[in-house]
Amino acid sequence: MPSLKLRLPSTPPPGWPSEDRGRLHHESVTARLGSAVGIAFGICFVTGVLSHYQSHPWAWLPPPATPAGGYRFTQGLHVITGFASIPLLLAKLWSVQHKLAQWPPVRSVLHALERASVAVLIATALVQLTTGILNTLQYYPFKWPFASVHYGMAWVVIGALLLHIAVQLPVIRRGLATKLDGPLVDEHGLTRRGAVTGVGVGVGIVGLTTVGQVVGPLAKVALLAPRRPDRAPQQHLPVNRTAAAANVRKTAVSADYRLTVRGTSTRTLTVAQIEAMPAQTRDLSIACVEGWSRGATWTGPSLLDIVAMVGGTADSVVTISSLEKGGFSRSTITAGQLKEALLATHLHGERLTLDHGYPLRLIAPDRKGELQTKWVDTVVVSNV
Ligand SMILES: Nc1nc2c(c(=O)[nH]1)N[C@H]1C(S)=C(S)[C@@H](COP(=O)(O)O)O[C@H]1N2
Ligand SMILES: [Mo]
Repeated sequence: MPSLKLRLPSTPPPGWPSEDRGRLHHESVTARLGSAVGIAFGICFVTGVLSHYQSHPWAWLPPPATPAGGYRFTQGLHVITGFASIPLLLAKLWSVQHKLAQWPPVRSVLHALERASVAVLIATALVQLTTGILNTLQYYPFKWPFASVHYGMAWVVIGALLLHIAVQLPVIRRGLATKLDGPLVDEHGLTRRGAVTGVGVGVGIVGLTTVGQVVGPLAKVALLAPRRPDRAPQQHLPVNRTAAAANVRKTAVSADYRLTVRGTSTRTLTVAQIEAMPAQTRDLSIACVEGWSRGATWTGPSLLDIVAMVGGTADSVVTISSLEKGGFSRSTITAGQLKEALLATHLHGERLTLDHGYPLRLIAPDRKGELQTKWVDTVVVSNV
């Protein structure tokens, strides 16, 4: 077997940076920050896969329906953890920056591969966090489709992370076993304990100024949250896409508006006919993939009553389409979510505003915001 060892001079070339480091760049600090990054990335990964599943369900597994606020919780956690990961990851990278000056840079083929996998981990993690945060701002300076790249890259990040943990396990163990006691600051400045505590406080502040986009009472300090739910423009609920942006301002209020329901037969209903149907009132939240969410009280006919008009049942697969073309103008609803779904005409007891989906919008439990279709004009029951 050929030797996989690489032979490099034992001393670095002139000008090579020194690997000397201050006392803070120590495995006891790195292991703690790294563990926190690992936990944060783990949460982001699992909640992210759940979010992806809402948009691309597997045929054999029905979409979640309970608890009603499930997606609100998991996606809120996803985005807040993502925000908090930025200072955490930067601090973690800072704590190991001296490794860039390591001599020899590579000792063997295996070591080269290991360092390359760390480079992949750092690069993909930084791209993932940056583009994720830009997405919460609905700002897309990059050309690629955000959702599919974010999802695909998540597997690369998590794979490279697991490999990194496996390789570094002895160092992580040793670092965590080293106690950090004593003061936060001493005569030489910040101590290791002080550095870890400082990063913890920073991360706490990021969390506290973001969590208000999910937790109502903290909305006032949600300074970092891209969407402040307390600054809701309409009916105590933020508007994602306006009727003007969706180009439905005329069609939504037109006297020609009809809801078309297709199944074993086809029915068309006017707004007056829909509003004359028995209505139900439910507390269900809008939970956007961007992380903001808000609970609200909705009223309108049950979707099940409407699909029953054309032979549908609680087991039907129902496709809802909007007057809008493109974008989030169509969604499918099945099984558990269908039982609780409304085609809402009212929000908090008032008629829906045009921007919230007048005359009719879908609202169902534990469902991603982009699947809560506004300005609904067609309901198709496909398995009757
Ligand atoms: N037709 C249509 N429905 C839509 C959207 C859209 O762009 N078009 N946006 C969705 C998204 S991303 C969210 S988060 C919710 C927001 O609902 P709201 O604007 O009433 O708060 O509506 C959803 N329904
Ligand atoms: Mo959304």
